[in-house]
Formats: sequence, C-alpha cells, structure tokens
Amino acid sequence: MSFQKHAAATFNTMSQMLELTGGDLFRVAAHAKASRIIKDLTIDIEALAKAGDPKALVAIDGIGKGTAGKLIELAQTGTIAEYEELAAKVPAGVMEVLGVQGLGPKTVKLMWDEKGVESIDDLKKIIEDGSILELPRMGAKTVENIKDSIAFLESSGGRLQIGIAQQVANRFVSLLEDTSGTIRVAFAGSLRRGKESIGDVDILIATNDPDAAREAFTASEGVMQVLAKGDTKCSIRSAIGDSMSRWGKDENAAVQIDLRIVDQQCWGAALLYFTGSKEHGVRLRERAIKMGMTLNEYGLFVDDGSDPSPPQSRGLDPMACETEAAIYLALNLPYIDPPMREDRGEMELRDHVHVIELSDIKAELHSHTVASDGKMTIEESAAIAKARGFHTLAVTDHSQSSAVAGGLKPDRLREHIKAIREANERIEGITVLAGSEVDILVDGSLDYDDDLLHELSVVVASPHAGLRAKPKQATKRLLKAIAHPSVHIIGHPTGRLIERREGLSPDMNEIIAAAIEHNVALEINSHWMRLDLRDTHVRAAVEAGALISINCDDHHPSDYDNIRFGVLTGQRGWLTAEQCINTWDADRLHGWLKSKR
Ligand code: DGT
Ligand code: CA
Ligand code: CA
Ligand code: ZN
Repeated sequence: MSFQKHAAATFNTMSQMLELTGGDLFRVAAHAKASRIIKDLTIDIEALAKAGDPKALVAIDGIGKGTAGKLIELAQTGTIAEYEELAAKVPAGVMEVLGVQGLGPKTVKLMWDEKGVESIDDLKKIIEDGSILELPRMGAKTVENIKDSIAFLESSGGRLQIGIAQQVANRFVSLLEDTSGTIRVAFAGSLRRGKESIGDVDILIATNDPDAAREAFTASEGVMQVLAKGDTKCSIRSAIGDSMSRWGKDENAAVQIDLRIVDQQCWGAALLYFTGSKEHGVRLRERAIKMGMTLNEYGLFVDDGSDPSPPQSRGLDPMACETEAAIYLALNLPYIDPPMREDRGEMELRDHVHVIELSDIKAELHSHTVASDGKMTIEESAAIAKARGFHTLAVTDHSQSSAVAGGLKPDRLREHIKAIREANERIEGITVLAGSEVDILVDGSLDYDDDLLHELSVVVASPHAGLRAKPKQATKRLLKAIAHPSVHIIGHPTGRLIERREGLSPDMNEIIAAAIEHNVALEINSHWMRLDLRDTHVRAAVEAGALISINCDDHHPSDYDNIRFGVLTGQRGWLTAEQCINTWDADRLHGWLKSKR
C-alpha cells in the first residue's frame, strides 16, 4: 500500500476508534477530515513527511499542525503513538464489526459496552440467542438486515467498478421504466456522480402505482435477496450477471440496490438529496440554515428552525423542490453538476463551471487493432469512430516490449504505419493517423528508437510493467518520457487497476508541471478498470493548466462506450472542453500533433 493510502486509512481508523472509545466528537471529525484531505493529495506526501519539516506540510490546504506532526511520525517511525494507544484499547474484532454495512460507531459501541461484542462471531452469537434485541432501537427487522450484511461481507465485500455497477443499474432502470404507473426513474448516489467505484446503486422512482414498482423491483430476474420492502424504500441484492465474468469478477458477485419511491412534486429535492455526496448535502443544508431555511429530501422550506418537527409535516409549502436547479438558485448558488458534488470547493463557486460533455469529444487518440491485441481491423474501428461523429482516429498498437499484448517489432511497425496511411487514403469522412502506444520502460526510455518515433503521427507513451516502483523512481521514469520530444500523450500515467492494483504513485504535481513545460497531454483512460488519471489528479492538472486527453484505449467495438466514464472523471476534475485536446477541431488538433514533428 502506498504511504498516502496508508496514511489516509490510518487517520480514518483513528477517527473511528476515537468515537468507539467515547472520544471528543470534534477530534473524531477532525481525523475524518484529515483522512479525506490526505486521500485527495496529488503530491508525493511520503517524501514531504519523511523530510520532517512540519511547515511544508502545514502549507497544504486543510492540514493543521497536529496532522502534520502525525504524518511525519508515521513516515519516520512507521506508526503514530496515538494510533497505537487507541488500537490497544479497541480490539481488532470491534473494527471488523464496524465494517458490517448498516452498523455505525454508535451502535457498535453499544454492542461492545453492553453486550461485550468484540468480533463478528460475538455479534453472530447475540443474534443467535436473541439478546441483541435487548439493545435500544433494535427490532427484528434491523436484526435481519444485520444478518444479511454479515453474509454479504463474508461472501464478497468491497466496492464495484463503475462499469459493472452501471450495467446492473441500467437493467433495473429500464425494467422500472417499463412498469405500469411509472412517471420517471433515475439513478442517483455515487453512480450519478461518476465515482470510480460504487458501494451500492441508488435508484429513484416517481410512480402512480407504487405496488407495481415494488413488485417489479423485488421480483426481477437476478434478485438474490430482498433486504427491505417498505412504503418508500426497497433494497435488494442482485447478481451482477455472467456478462461481467470475463472481467475477472465472480459471476456470483452481488450488488446492493436501493430503490426510493418519491413524490413527483419534490423530484428535484429527492434527486439532490440521494445523489449526495453526503458531504455536499451537509454543506447545502448548513447553507440553507444560515439563510433561514431548511433543506431536506422534500424540498427547501422557509423555516426559522424553532419547531423541531420537519417542515413538510407542518403543512409548509416548499419554496423550491421540483428541480435541482431551482434549489441551487434559491440557495444563491450556481448549478453544480453531480460529478462536482464532493465538497471539494464547489460551494465557493460563484458561477456555473461549464464542464466537458460527452458530445464535445471529437477524436479518439488511443486505439488497438488486430495488429496487436485488439479485435478490430483499422476499417472497423474507423467506421465506429466515424459513426460517433469523430473527425480523427489514431491507431496506436502496442510496442515491442509488450510481448503478451502482441507488441510490434520495429519492422512490423514500419509496415503497419504504411498500412494505416494507405487505409487513411481509402477511408472517407475521418482522418486515421498512424500512431503507437509505446511502452515507457522502467528507466524512462521509450520502446523504439528516436527515428522511428519521429515517423509516427501520434505517440502515446504508457507504463505497463514495473508498476510496483517507489514514488521517486516512478516520478523520474515518467518525467523522462514526458521530456522526450516525440511524445504527445502519457497514457494511463499510473497504471492502476481499480480495486485490483494500486499502480505507480508519482509526485503528480511534478508530472503535471513537466507536462505543461513540454506541451504533453496527460490521459484520462476511460476504461472503467483504469480511470487513470483519476479524478483528483485531473483536478490538479486542470488547475495547473495542463492539457488532458480522454481516450477509450479501444480493443473491442464496445470499448468506445466507455468514453462516458472518462468524461465523468473529467467532470469530477472540473475539466472544461477547451483543456481537452479530443474536443478540438481537426485543424487545431492536427496542427498541435505536427508541432512535435
Ligand atoms: P456509495 O454507495 O458508498 O458508493 O456512495 P453514495 O454516495 O451512493 O452513498 P449512499 O448509497 O450511502 O447514499 C446515497 C446518497 O444518499 C448519499 O450520497 C447522500 C444521501 N445519504 C445517504 N445517507 C445519508 C446520511 O446519513 N446523511 C446524509 N446527509 N445523506 C445521506
Ligand atoms: Ca450508493
Ligand atoms: Ca444506498
Ligand atoms: Zn492501450
């Protein structure tokens, strides 16, 4: 695990352990916040912390003296004394119990204090003998849910990549759209925000026939378990389906789906609430209170807060509730697109940020054909790109060191360049450019000699092997590739695979600065297994002014559809169309590519 990830996890665990031991709530929140900030950093935090200068750390937005000291301690000694003290007080099994979905620190603390629950096995025992029911607010229904959650945790656990969750969600959304009485259906939650991994899928429905919706949802094909079937909320566990098993996911893997039945009149308020993020929602509600209003899933109400009962139950009419836009407007905020709702500074915006959209993409600059490990011919790929309205496709098969991916030896690449240029003469309505996805070798040099690289119209340089290198080495390696005069784009810069491989952790700020200096674009690889650059990196690159390239890295015709996830990741990093070279018109893009020849 990288230092950064480890540090973020450590602070999060400390926050939970503080709460479990009855610690000061202010400190509980402070540690949780530090964890979030550390997780989002784009610098080599390990090097900074190892160097041991607290001033350099405190200079980072959101990091205070206390956090800085602990980061240094962690980097230099491998642990934090306060963490060790807390860990000595909280048995590891109690932390495992906290991992059961639906159990928060308050409940876990009660179970631990009152019933001596110090492990999942202990929890199972008090469920078995029924003594769990002696705890406050614990009914048969809740216990059933806890039981299911334990089974879920033991069988799979973890989060699902967005591409898989999206497929399952689409299936349920169409099913509900076709159910009688349905007025509208939409997915919300992290899926709508375009997060790289999804805890559970959230779907909203407004309907004239709630019973039909409940039945359709809970009895649909693939439903493995019904967790709840209430008036306003149903929860199920659904199989992900064997269509995904080729991605190495167990076909028995399940995903939880929450369906919320909401009023059509307050659709916007419900959508806003259940889209989250939770942190963004908290900030919105704080803002409403400051303005003498109350915001909840039923609407925005003028309400001084003197009556603790919810305003809708007092017969108050909301001043805004039909659309999200109306609520943002009433809160005196610009409309904030769902991918930006992460409490990463969006509340300070005074104007709408017009982020990149799917329809802005006009070129694919990273694609594979049967010449290496792709499934399409040049013609097939060009036809798909053209049908999408693209003006340019770059064919970039693998280079020689990627032997398992059918990488091309120099002679074969020369033939391939010729074949692509000939195909371009034949194919009308789109420009097909001869390129290569060239391996960045472990020492940072490229996989072909300079003359051959200069021959290529598009060079995407990507790391494929040696992905366990230390941050310093990784930074050096990528910097060298960026400085190579023939390189246009750095492909999937860290090489991570979501939920599967961490990849490189270079100092992203140095990488971004070098990319700007050498006029190189950094890729958002749209495949949902990669999404690399990740959202936080994109944000840093956008702020610094670097160029971004969003590509599908197509191997298969259906890979073109992944562009949606790349664009969402761009939006999560506040990327505008202007800064993404795939949106430029043909003249501008071709001119930029040639400027490196
Ligand atoms: P996930 O499922 O872990 O990928 O992330 P989300 O964001 O989809 O979270 P989820 O499914 O727990 O809840 C969906 C949205 O509902 C969430 O983004 C905001 C809202 N929400 C859920 N629980 C709470 C809560 O306890 N407080 C607040 N303020 N909002 C909540
Ligand atoms: Ca969710
Ligand atoms: Ca949920
Ligand atoms: Zn590729």
